[in-house]
Amino acid sequence: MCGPAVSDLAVATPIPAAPVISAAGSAAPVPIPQTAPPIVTVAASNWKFTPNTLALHTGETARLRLVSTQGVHGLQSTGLGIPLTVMQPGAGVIVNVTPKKAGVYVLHCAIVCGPGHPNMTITITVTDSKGSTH
Ligand SMILES: [Cu+2]
Repeated sequence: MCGPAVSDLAVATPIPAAPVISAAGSAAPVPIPQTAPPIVTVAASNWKFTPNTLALHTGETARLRLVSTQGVHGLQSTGLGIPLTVMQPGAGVIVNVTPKKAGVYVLHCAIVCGPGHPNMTITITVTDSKGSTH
């Protein structure tokens, strides 16, 4: 059937803008503790620790990464609160150390590792707030 062309009436139906839904319950970003101490790597090899001296402070937590670059070794100190930690090649083990008492701690390798084992030591010097080791 013929008829007048019906103009294409575009009925503009406004589409309501989608409401912006705020993320409910979004928590404030958790700040990274500013006090996190840097990680100090102590590497064991046949037959030494590198470094073989460390300086720590009473009441301050040090983070040690105990790892081996050669062989299997270990570290332990009851005085410093370091549990027996086996040092093996790989990623290492992070140990938090918070010295309570000032002093000079000589730690021997905690695992019998070969001919150089008896002389394999690391000396950890702990000073108090006055800079004293006594
Ligand atoms: Cu050893």
